Amino acid sequence: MGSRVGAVLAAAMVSVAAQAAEKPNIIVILADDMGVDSVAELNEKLGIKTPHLDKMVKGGISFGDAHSGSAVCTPTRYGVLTGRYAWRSRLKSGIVGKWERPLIEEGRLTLPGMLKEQGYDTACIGKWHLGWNWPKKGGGYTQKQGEIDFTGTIEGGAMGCGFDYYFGDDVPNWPPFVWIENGKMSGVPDTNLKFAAHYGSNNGIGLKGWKLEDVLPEITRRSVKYIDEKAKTDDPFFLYFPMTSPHTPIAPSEQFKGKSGISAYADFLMETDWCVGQVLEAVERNGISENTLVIFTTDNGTSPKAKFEELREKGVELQEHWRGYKADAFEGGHRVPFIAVWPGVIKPGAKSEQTISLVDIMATCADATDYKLPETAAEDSVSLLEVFKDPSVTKPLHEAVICHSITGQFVVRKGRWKILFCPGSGGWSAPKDAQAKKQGLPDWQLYDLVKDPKEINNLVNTNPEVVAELKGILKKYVEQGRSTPGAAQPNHNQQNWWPQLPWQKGE
Ligand SMILES: [Ca+2]
Ligand SMILES: [Ca+2]
Repeated sequence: MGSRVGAVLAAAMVSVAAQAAEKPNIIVILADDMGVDSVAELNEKLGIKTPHLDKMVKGGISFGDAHSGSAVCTPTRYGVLTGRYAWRSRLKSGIVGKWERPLIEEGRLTLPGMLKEQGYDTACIGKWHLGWNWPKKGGGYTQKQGEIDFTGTIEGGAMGCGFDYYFGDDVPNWPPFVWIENGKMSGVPDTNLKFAAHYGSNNGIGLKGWKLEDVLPEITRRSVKYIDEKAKTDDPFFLYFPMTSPHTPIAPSEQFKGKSGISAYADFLMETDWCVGQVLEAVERNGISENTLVIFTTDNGTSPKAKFEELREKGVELQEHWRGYKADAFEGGHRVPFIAVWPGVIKPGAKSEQTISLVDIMATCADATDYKLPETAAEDSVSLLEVFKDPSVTKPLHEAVICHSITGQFVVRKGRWKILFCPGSGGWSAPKDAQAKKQGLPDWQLYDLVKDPKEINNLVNTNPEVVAELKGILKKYVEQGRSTPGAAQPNHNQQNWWPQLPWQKGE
């Protein structure tokens, strides 16, 4: 090869590498069942130390008004990975069940798919809970445990929607108690496992000797290993790290058992914080901080399995600012911590009170990588990049944000106003909807969150014009198949009405 040709080639290669290097690495850490009051830096009454999350808050931007798409696991995860509210899919309430097929539609552009298209290496390490195609004995797929060929390959799921790599325990409190790596199980789950009640886990089939305590440390170790490996390559990477904690099984590892002096749950929350710290440390150690966007958030509010009262007696307050908890339409169900760190782009210690949603992660990542989203994708997602760069931007990014309870009850949030189209919590806290109805409470609830953050004074009967406006917004968002500007898109099966919507069919 002539030296000139070689030099030109070398220059071209450098330029390709430089272009690739311009795309930031992206890490999305999604804790499980961890409400906004669970971070010490954001709640001075927490009573548990969270030094690593505190460091993120101080080093980046934290949002005080961020919401998960739903108050439970599966639908929020759908929204993170598609930028679309999960109630547009086949799932109108609840979660994907054991052995259920994939929820994310084939052919839909996803967050990992979009990044893969741009040359990213993509990995999901942790809890999936969005369904898989379980291999059936003799061929095909099944949704019945008894028909599954556990030596076969699980398809769809994480590998089917754009991840190059998956490692984890699909749902850690459910069978099978096995590791899944790229569709292969780590062994045949042929032992019936029974766990002590304090874990709060289901029993069922798994590998002999399975230890619930090993799950969180192992997915953390694998995430760190992934960062260590990918930091050495020229291609950018995307790591989605859906943590399994502090959801049940409440299983702090040996290193954390008794560390809080409060409860196993408090120990587990400390371990959760430590695991976030491990990932942050891996980014720093590899010298890639400047070019890595790290987002930490959680899929829904704190579960009552944390035992709020018992913790309160020991000086831990997990419900300082908001009403209700996991599963609810009340704020405690869906208001979550949302922290982003990206040195050079996000200034340290920035705060924003923009009302945002976890569905915004996809458009934010598109914006951060100069990717133009097609109209058929991320229909509810709005980029946060502008606010990352300038937290003083107060013009609302969203006209309104929609949240959803476990029973599929709708919340519309616009500015100070929040409407709940249900008479009670829409979830698990008191009063549940049936109780509320018995008590003769109004069918809907309207709150002024500025004056009444704890959702006590229902203004639904005194503010009919606000009620009409918020209901109209929901109707528009449903019928257009999107809440962002663009061409209308179909919901699942072209369905524009179902019983939880606050108007009559055909109205
Ligand atoms: Ca959850
Ligand atoms: Ca499992």
